[in-house]
Amino acid sequence: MSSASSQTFPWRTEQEANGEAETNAELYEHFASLVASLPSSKGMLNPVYRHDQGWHAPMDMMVGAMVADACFTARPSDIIVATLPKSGTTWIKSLLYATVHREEHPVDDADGHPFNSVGPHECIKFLEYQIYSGGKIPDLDKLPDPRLFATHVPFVALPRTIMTASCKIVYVCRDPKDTVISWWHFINKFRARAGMDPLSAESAAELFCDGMSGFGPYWDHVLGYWRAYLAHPEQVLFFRYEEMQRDPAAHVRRLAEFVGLPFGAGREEDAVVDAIVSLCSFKHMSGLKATKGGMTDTSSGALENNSFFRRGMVGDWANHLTPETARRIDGITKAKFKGSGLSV
Ligand code: PPS
Repeated sequence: MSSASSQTFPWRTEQEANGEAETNAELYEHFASLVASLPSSKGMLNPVYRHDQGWHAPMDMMVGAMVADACFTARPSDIIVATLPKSGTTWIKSLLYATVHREEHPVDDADGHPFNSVGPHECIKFLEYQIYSGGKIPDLDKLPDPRLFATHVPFVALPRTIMTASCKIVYVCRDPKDTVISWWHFINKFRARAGMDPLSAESAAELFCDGMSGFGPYWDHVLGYWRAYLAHPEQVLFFRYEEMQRDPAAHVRRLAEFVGLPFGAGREEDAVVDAIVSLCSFKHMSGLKATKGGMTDTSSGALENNSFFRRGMVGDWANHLTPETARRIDGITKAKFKGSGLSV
């Protein structure tokens, strides 16, 4: 059996390590034909399917989400990162991984940290398009506690054992205007590779407003987790990307406390928090060799780790969206969030 540390860095199931992960082609085919029977529309890159629960995703990811729901058995000690794509996933994964594993991988030894060899998406994998993908049904039982996973699915579509096992869920949301602009840049790289014309920012925003971006509509996704946070604050943590940018150290402390690994008072502990903030900063992470030259396997193929880093700033939307489109997005946000107590 492999040791705990070889499982956490980078984690691989015993089967994967031996090149013999279980597969269940029939189950995947069953869900693929189910998804193929759902209404579909044009997405930013591939067609998106509309789940009965009202959310949209490309075929592979919706199938992965269904397989995860059918096969994933949560443990109370699991910690789940939940986000919409382009909301700060890569950042929160880095912060969570560095915080949880700070004893095993001290952050003051930046040169020896796992982030030098693998990207955050290998350290904390997505259930629906890394773990349950390509026909695989991996045995996750041998992974040591706490197991860290990620997902982009809306709250209603979480594998049901996540709530019943009372796992901790860490959610991050971002201004929808910056989210759509980040999506748009990301998608256009893949459109170029597929020989497709680039999408204009306005067309991307149009699809986004219609809920046709991955795991959208944005507003339903954010509200789903916001309501879950209000109902179960001990189980769901709710962060905003913009607030994380304003005070990352306070967010690392809140994150650590939420997952049951709080930092103490005093200068030494402050220094560890600050080291985690620097280690996971856009500047440091985007310059690493594992980012510049590394890849992450997903059901959409191997993605360059550097595609998860662009500018990492608040308000870049103003450089790309017309004032009219920005007003439209703000108007939808105001109407949808009215009475919820939520603002972004
Ligand atoms: S994904 O594909 O869903 O995992 O993408 P996601 O990580 O959610 O979003 C990518 C955007 O997050 C920025 N980013 C960061 N911001 C701050 N700090 C750190 N460490 C960081 N890492 C990634 C990344 O640059 C994308 O935002 P944009 O606006 O496109 O720059």
